[in-house]
Formats: sequence, C-alpha cells, structure tokens
Amino acid sequence: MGSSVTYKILGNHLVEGELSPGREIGIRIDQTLTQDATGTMAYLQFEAMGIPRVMTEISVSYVDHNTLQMGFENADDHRYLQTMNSSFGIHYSKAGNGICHQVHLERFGRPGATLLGSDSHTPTGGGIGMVAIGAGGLDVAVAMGGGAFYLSAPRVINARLTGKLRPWVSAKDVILKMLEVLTTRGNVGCVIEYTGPGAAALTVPERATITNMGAELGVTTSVFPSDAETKRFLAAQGREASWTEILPDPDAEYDRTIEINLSDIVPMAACPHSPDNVKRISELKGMKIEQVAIGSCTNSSYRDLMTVAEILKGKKINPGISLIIAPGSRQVFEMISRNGALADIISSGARIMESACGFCIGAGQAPCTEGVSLRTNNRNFEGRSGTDSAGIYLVSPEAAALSALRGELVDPLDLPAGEYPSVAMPEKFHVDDSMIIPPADGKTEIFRGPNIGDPPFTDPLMDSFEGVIGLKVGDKITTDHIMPAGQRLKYRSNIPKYSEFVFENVDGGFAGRTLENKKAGVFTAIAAGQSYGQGSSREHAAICPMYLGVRMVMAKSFERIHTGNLINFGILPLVFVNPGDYDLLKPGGRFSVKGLRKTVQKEETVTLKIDGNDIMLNILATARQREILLDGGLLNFTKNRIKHR
Ligand code: MIC
Ligand code: SF4
Repeated sequence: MGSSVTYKILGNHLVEGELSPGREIGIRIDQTLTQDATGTMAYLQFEAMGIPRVMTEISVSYVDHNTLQMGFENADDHRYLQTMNSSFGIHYSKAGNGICHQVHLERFGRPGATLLGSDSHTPTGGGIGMVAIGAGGLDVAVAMGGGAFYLSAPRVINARLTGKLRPWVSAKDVILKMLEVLTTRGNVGCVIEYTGPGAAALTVPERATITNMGAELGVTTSVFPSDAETKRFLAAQGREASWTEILPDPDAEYDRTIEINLSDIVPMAACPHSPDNVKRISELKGMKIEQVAIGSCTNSSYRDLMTVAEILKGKKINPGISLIIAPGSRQVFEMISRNGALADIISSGARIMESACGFCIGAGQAPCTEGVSLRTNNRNFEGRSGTDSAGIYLVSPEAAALSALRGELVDPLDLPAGEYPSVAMPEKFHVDDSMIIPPADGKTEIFRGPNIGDPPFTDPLMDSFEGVIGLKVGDKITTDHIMPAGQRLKYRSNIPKYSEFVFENVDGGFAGRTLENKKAGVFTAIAAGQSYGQGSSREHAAICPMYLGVRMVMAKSFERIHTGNLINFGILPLVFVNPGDYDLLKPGGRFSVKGLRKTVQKEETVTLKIDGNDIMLNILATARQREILLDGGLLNFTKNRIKHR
C-alpha cells in the first residue's frame, strides 16, 4: 500500500515509535513559531532548560496578539521577547509585521517540513504541504531545544475534492461544510488530507483558509499536497528553492474517505456560539447586522482583501454598519496600499486596523449589546468578542463585504455570477523582511520588566491528598472559558495574577475558593462533560489551575492540545469509565486519594470514592506521559533528563 502525504512527512521525521495509527510516536521538529501571548512563557521555559541556543532549522517569534499596549505590560513582554530571541538564535517578527500564521506561510514555511507552533492555528502551514501542529508553549520550548514532539500516530481522513467552486462561493464555505459534516467533536487523533482534482485547483491562500480552520475540527492537523500551485506561490514569494513536490501515492492508504464536490457547496455561516453550528446563508439571509469584521489568520490574505476591495469599490457601506478590516500581514497591507485597493476600502467607509489578531481575540471592536457581528475569523465562542450578549456569525470575506453594503446578511449566490470579482494571484508578492529581526551572533542583555514572572515549576506528583470537586461544567468547555483572553491576556507572563481569572466567566468564586482550599491542604478536581479544553493552545489553561491547586480533571472526553498541556503541568486527565458517573458528581463532593504514584505507574484506571459512589476513571496518558506526570510536569522531566545525559 502506498503512502499519504501525511505519512511520508511523518516517516521522514520519525525518531521514536512505530508509525501505526494510535501508537505514540516522537517526531523531529524542523521549524517552530510562537506568538507573544504564548511566547513569553515558552521562552521563559526555554531559558529554564539551560540550553544555550535553539537547535531547529528556524524558530520565529511573532508579535501579533497583544499589540494594543494599554499599560506597560505588553510593551515589556515585547522587549523581553526581542532581547531574549536575539540571544538564543530566534528570529523576531515585530508588532505590525502581521499575524504569525499568515507571515510564516509567506516567508518561512517549507513543503515537507515539520512545524510546531504555540498556537492552535499552526496547521495553516498545511496549505503548503507541511505537517504543522499546534501545541503548548512548553512543547515548543522542548522542540526548540532539539527534543522530539510526541503525538499519537494519526488516522488520516482523505477529503477528496472534486468539481469547482462556483462564483461567490469561497474556501471558507468549504471548511464550514467540513465542520458541518465532522463537527468539532470526536476527531481527536486524526489528520485531514485534502486530495483530488478539486484540491489541485485551489490556490495556496484558499488551501490555507481550509487548513487554518481545520483546527476547529479538533484534528491534529490538515494538509494539502505540495504541487505546481505550491511552487507558483513560493516562486511569487521569491522562495522557489524551498519547494519540493510531495504528492500522495496513487494507492495511498487512508482510514476513511469523504467525497466533497466543490460545485455543490453553497455559502455558509457558523452561528453562535460554536464553529460547527453551521447553516446555509440562504436560510439566514435578511438578518439585521450591526458589525462586520474582516481579517484574522483565516481570511486576510492578498486574495481575500482584493476580493473585498473589488466588492466595495465605488460603493458606500450601510450607515448602520461598522466595518472593520485588518490585513493579515504587512505584505498584504503594503500591496493593497500600493495598488490602490486600500483607497477603495477606505472610501467605502471601512475602519482600518493594524495587521494583527485584534478583534479575533477580543482585543477591541467588541460588538454592541445583543449586536450581530459577521466575522471572517475561525472562532465564535460565547463572550470571545468581548460582548457576552453578542451573536457572532463566521462567514466568507465575500459574504461579509456584501452584507456590510446592505446592512443585513446577504446570500452571495443571489448576485449574478458575472459580477464575481475573481482575483488573480500576483506573479510577485512584495517582499520586505525588514521587520523580521534576525538573531545576534552572541549574547545580548535580556530586558525583564516587572510583568515578567518566573517560569512555573511544579512539584512531583503527590501520592496522597484530600480532594474536592471544585467545579462541575458541561460539554465543550473551551480554553476561553478556563482562561479568558481579551483584556486579561496581558497578564500571561505573570502566573499569580493571571490565575485570579481562572473560570472567571463560569464561576467568579472559583479562583479564590480553590486557592483557599490549597492553603488548607485540600486539592481540587474539575468534573466535565465531552470535549473538555477545546479551542486554543493556551497552556495557561493548565498552568493557572495547577497554580491554584487543581490536580485532576475528570471528563467524558478531552481535546488533544489541552490534554498535552494538563500533563505538561502535572494535572491528571481522567476519563469516566462509565460516562453516567458524571451525573453522580456534585460540586463540593469530597474524596481521599491514596497511593496515587503507584497507580499512575502501574494501573490503567484509578477508583475514587466520592459521596459514597465508586467512580472509575481511565488515566489518559501514555507510558512516557506517566513519567512526566510523576515528575510533576514536562519542565521537571526535561531538566531531569538533561542532567542524566
Ligand atoms: C486563539 O485564537 O484562541 C489564540 C489566542 O490564538 C490561541 C493562542 C493563545 O491563547 O494565545 C490559540 O489559538 O492557540
Ligand atoms: Fe490570532 Fe485569531 Fe488567528 Fe488566534 S485565531 S492566531 S487570535 S487571528
């Protein structure tokens, strides 16, 4: 049997284990990326490991999340990043240069390489045939030090695309269709590989929209072949030398095949409050809207913004609408400025934002009370926009721009096909890497402002303790629920401070109560339903609960990145053997834990007597992860191993 693109690349990077679905493997990481919100902690952890310089082919540190600088904290973080990066061999992409995934695709990504990024949308790189995976900052720090990244060898789902998108239907509609079919749950441990003539006909920016939002499916990553189209894109970036062809073998083996005819796809919208709550726009059209926001790492390429500019050209947006536009990178921004498209956008009445995450992460542009906001980004979790009562609908740039003109949701298919502005890919992108600062040859002084704390060291796993169910939550708890972003993001480098906001919007008393319990020698377990830890790669959703005294999460199921983060910080992920036991647990329920170290070493399950019920739980950890748990997390584990080498 032949090989998929995914298995070819994994096979070339395998350093441990057997490449068979479900088995734990270790892979060599060629490239890493971080962004400022996760990066500061990742680099503090890298420093704590005592390795003098990164050992990857290239490591890039982007500043794109916390660019508003309300107060000194973010500016201090950025200075720490720039000085630290310079000393340790890391490239630093300054604030204003663009969103990490967009810039990495344009300037650094390489077909056939592995990329590990401390951001869940790292799979964007799959658009040019990379195996690009999102992980916690500490995993990325270990990879920068030359350590392998461990994952379970994926089941590969072949999404075979045939046909051709009709005018007014966009790559965003393809990934929304995938979300409708596969939902955000139950895809842990899978990779989606796009194949077929339909895939070959998509441009790189379209492919990148699809692999980017593949993160919302909960898969390990998504990947397209590296073909003539990839070559064209890299050549236009002046990087043809980075290209290699990587196609699946004609008899490649897949776990499952989904056939999608692109000609059948229609404009879609993900409705509040989940990216898989997908409806056809034809069912929703006419809905009144207050805000439209175009940008984010999903839809802010040159192709996307040129399409938007063509739609807006010579027209004015509806007076009731606030239209926000944030180009994905300085390259895109500069190109649309030079060719006049930006003037068309401005004259339509749009508000132009910096090339950064901005509205997508809730850093500004919160909608009005009960406002309806159409956005081109990838997540619409409740409250993420900054307004709890707002309804966020995720749509294509085409639908967003048309609706901004009309003041209500427009079905793009209602427009004549002949009016579709099909934008040609440029022969040459405008290349200027002057905002990417290469590292110094030697050491430079590292700036550490008062917001920069210490990396979180944790203690080895406790053998016995008194426990309490500190909180009971339902299904689909996202890392945004656990650790709110928005205005709180600036505390990311200061664990005691950021910990005050754990579960802030779910149970305001949680943080204080949990810390008090810890002081009294009582440690906390969280009880949860399905898909605990969806969404971001934010390792603070494990670090801060650990700091407060959380030692276990009992759930019906977990998401991949968050499971890794829990283990990396010494919190036990436990899955109910009988899912019905979830119903027996009550907040405040007490239990005693005894002989936990031996159980984690030797047993598959742990049984706890809680409120008179025996609750059986599977320990969701491989043999290597159990060692990490026993050591009290990956930082201790790595330091112990470096010492013993
Ligand atoms: C997100 O989109 O939720 C973020 C903010 O980019 C996160 C990273 C973070 O929490 O900093 C992600 O996707 O991993
Ligand atoms: Fe930034 Fe939004 Fe992309 Fe996350 S999803 S990296 S916040 S643009």
